[in-house]
Amino acid sequence: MDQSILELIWDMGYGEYGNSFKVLNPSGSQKWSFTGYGCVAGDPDYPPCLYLQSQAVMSTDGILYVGSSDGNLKAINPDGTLKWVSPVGSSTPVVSLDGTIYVSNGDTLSAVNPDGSLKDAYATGHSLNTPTILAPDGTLYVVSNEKSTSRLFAFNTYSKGPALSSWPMYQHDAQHTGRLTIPGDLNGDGKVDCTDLTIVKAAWGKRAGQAGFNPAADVNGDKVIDIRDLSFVSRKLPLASQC
Ligand SMILES: [Ca+2]
Ligand SMILES: [Ca+2]
Repeated sequence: MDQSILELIWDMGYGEYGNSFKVLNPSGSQKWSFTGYGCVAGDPDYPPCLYLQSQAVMSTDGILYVGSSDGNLKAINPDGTLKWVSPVGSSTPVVSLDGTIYVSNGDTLSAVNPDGSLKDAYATGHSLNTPTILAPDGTLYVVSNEKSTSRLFAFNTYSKGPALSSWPMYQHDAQHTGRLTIPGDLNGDGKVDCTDLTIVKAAWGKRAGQAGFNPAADVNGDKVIDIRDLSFVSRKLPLASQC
């Protein structure tokens, strides 16, 4: 898996329809284009053109999830091949740290396993089809898009926050900052190196609330700085790094 390439996930913009899905190299050249979208030449109406209908989001292991105009959620492998298709909806999903994908469709919020099977579903009785947002504490938020009175729904989940990827949900994070982050880059200097590893070591063993706890070093958000954080940053180091 070429994770470094997929850090540059293309933000297509919610509601801005497109008929191709491209992933670019850091130089701007095209890495691959997903061929599951578009129209039949000369006959754009039959069969119907298939277009992207959501922002794409990315799991910790580089799987891309994007909604398409036929109401399906598509999972695309890091090499651009189709992984699975699930009829759970085409709104912008969110992918969590444990790999569960949440997506709204009609009045229903669905939780989907990483293999595409349905994990759980909840019918709100209100029209959704809006981006699903997952806060770091695992609370899931979705807004109904009714004309008269929109409602905000909050759900408890077993997920421990969003995936540790550069783009796990609509507008990147619960604050909608839209900032592209490089997983493992704790000091925000645009690269993962020994300095980032040092940041984890400096807060080693500290828990939230204790002196010396550094939220930036708690990459998995479990409120303790431990081997999970260290191994995550270590895996993101360039090959042959010696720290
Ligand atoms: Ca860094
Ligand atoms: Ca941690």
